[in-house]
Amino acid sequence: MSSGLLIIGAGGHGKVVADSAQQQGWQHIAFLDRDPTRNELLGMPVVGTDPAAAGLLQQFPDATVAIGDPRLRLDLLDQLERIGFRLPVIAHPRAVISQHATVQSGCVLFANAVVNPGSHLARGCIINTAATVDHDCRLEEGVHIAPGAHIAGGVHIGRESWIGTGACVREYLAIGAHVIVGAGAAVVSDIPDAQQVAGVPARTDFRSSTRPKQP
Ligand code: JB3
Repeated sequence: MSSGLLIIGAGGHGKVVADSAQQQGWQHIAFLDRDPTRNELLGMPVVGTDPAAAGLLQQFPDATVAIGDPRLRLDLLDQLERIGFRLPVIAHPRAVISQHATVQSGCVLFANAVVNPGSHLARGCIINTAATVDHDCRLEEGVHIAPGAHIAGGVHIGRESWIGTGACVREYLAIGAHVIVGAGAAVVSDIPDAQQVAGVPARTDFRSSTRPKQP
């Protein structure tokens, strides 16, 4: 990859996106960050804040957004596309993406991520380190599968949902949009939109289940 890659967001997630991109072959990488005092990350330059993006298009025709917040990530991807940037898929060379899967623009996949045949990732999804998405899943825009989480076959996950670190989702379930699944949860039934669930099995009333019993 001889042309430049511009990464929006120079935080923790930005580090992993940049490292994966370097291993994928990108050599010329720079960041924009909201914080104007930032000037460097992992030895790569932070060259300004978002209004600078348009002026960098010639030098960096490809761009991606490395921000965990899904709404902001999708908004910024749209803005970059309107300016004229290409939005490549960033995939660590040790991510395994089936040739029978589809992965849309602005997605990032880290080391040891797996996406199996028949699955579809819409724009701006994150398949984090060692997370797996098995056969025939459909992830809508902005979904994040956190490190080590496992999604069994045929699962549908609505837009901007976050599946926490190490969580597991049983096959053929439907998880709504804007759902948050807590770390280590075991999801064994459908989850409606905008719910937060946690625990084994995952429940919406997980907070009360951990309260000490009254004497
Ligand atoms: O769970 C894992 C492994 N990763 C999480 C990731 C997916 O999401 C991580 O633990 C965090 O929960 C989160 O990472 P993120 O988004 O990198 O969070 P943080 O470390 O807070 O960095 C956000 C960076 O984006 C900061 O440097 C902000 O200043 C910057 N930022 C926020 N809004 C922005 C904007 N930068 C630009 N250019 N434009 C913005 O609108």
